[in-house]
Amino acid sequence: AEDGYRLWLRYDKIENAALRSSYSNQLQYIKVYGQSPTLAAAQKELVMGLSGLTGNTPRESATTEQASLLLFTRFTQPAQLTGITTDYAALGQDGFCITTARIKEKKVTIITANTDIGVLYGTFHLLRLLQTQQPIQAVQVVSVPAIQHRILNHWDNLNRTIERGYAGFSIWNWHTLPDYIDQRYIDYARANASIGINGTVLTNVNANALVLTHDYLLKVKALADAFRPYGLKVYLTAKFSAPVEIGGLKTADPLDTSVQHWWQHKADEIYELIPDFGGFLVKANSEGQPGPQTYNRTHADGANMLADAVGTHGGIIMWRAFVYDVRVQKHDEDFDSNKTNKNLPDIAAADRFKQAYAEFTKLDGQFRKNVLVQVKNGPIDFQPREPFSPLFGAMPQTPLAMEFQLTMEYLGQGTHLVYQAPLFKEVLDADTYATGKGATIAKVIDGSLYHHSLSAIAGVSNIGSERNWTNHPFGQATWYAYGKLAWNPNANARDIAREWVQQTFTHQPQAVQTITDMMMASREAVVNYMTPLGLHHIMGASGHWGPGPWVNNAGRADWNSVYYHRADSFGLGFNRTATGSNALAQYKPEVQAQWKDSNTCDERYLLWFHHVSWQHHMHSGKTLWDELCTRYQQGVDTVRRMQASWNSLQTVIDPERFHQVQQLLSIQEKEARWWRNSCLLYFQTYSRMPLPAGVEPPD
Ligand code: GCW
Repeated sequence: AEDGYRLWLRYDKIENAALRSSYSNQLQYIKVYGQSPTLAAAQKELVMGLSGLTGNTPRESATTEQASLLLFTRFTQPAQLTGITTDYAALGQDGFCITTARIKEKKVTIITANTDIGVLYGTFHLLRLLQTQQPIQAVQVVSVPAIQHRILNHWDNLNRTIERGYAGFSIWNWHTLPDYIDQRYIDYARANASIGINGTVLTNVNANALVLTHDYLLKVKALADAFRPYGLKVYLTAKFSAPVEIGGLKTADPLDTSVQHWWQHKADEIYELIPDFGGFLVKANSEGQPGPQTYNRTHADGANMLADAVGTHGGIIMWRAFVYDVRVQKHDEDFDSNKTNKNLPDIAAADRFKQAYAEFTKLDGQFRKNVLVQVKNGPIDFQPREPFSPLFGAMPQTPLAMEFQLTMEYLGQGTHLVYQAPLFKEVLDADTYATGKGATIAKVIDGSLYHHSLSAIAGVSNIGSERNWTNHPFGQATWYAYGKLAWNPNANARDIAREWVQQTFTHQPQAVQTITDMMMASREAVVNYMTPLGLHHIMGASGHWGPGPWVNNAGRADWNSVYYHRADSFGLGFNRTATGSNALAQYKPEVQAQWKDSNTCDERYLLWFHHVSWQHHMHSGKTLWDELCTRYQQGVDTVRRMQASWNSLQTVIDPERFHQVQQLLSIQEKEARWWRNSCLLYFQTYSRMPLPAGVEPPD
């Protein structure tokens, strides 16, 4: 049955017999120079992949003379092959080179790199060329990742549940670890290696300190051992209060020497078990989590203490900038009063948008060399569309890591088809103007803009215990695209979609085109049916699922929808210009210029930055109200087109996955209507204007 377990590593037999035999002839005799678990993994993958794709099991070749596919590193390059020169210096740690050459008139294919893991990445690349049926007779590929640490963040709660997980339970079975190594762990590592992901944070940023106890560290070690051949390093979250929670100390003050010693010993204990342990990810002083501010210390004090503990072992700290805390915000010097709505409580005036920037930019230059500040792509929280976080480009002395959310908390929660690569690209390509034109976010996070050698990117994982890993078969595409973009932020979202479809579903050109088009349209569709024109954070308060523009009692002002959309009889949107919260001032003047005037503002961000009248004249010539209605309708219409497209593929797609996606699309259509109807009926109580022609009346 096609249960999706194999992801994009299906290796099904290629239909075209001529192509099959040409691949098989070229790659029939494999020789791997050197011995290591990683090289063994590469060889095993080749045997599995080539056998499946060509129907011919490749042989292991005893001699260089006989070999046709050669795998070696700079250090194991055989003497007979000195004629083959590779620019190893350009390949770095993880890069690889695939090339064809002649040895004594015989054509050979070579995968080489500085490291074994580079060879493994090259192996997966070659297999991808076969899976996408590319010509390889004269293959020439040099590929080097732009970002050093390409990481998944698992929000695993240590009890099989996942915070914001929509694909079953956690794949970490803490109960059967350390002695039981599920094949799924290996397949997880293979899948990640195949797209260049090289790190995984096993635990939730909100998890307790249990994972740092010795018994759990043994389980972590077992996973680290299983992942190591695939170049996947293990990281953990560090609960800031761990010294109190599990260490018996009275304080977790980062400047207290007993606390510092506790962390140093803990780090030593971890590295004793896991010599290549990656380091810690920390959520501090955010949403009730403890942190250095609890002791009147700064984020830098906290991060540096942990950085010192792991630093002697080569570890890093990823300190999250996702902070908003009523108490801090109230006392922040950046606090000012919002002029558009005097009736909201204090906190509402402060604008959560501004807090991370206000707290972190002033600490620039104070962090240890092995600390990254990890920033969510937008200033609020993984909404369908956000302007980029103003922190990017604003901390020149600190390496910043990007945090994307692959799990679809605000994008339909595992039942909607939303391919996120266009969202990732929109952010990576955005120009911060931090050093003038061309200072893109990609350049901030790959370290090139400010010459940082340390660089990282994180994706909050969307996988779980579902047989197909992500529940929605198309969730796999977002995982895949994340890895590809972490490796090369300049890659193209459509190209990535196409190659994923070919590996995952079909090679039939028309079908590939149809599915790729569906994927490429899907992100704009969800923006339209949930939060068009710059609306944000108007979902239901409970579970963040479904529409809830009316929410006004979620526990605190900045969790309320009404705080964000600010609908009134005049109009809609959050004034973040100088006459409002002035969050806009956190961006460079060139960026401000794009957004500061409600008449010229990029309409994708209009209601993020402006409170405009229902009659506001949009670029289309329509009023704001009519445009809003039209967008909600367009969102629904796009989903219906996706349904029609999918239905046209019934004969091409295997019945299991065809039916699965068909059902999911019908959920998506129903929920798109639900969003449209709820939001329009709600906002209409303020606009008091009729629905324009072409917009279906709520059913
Ligand atoms: O998006 C919000 C989520 C929380 C999450 C938090 C964070 C892990 O609703 O579930 O907690 O962000 O990123 O810390």
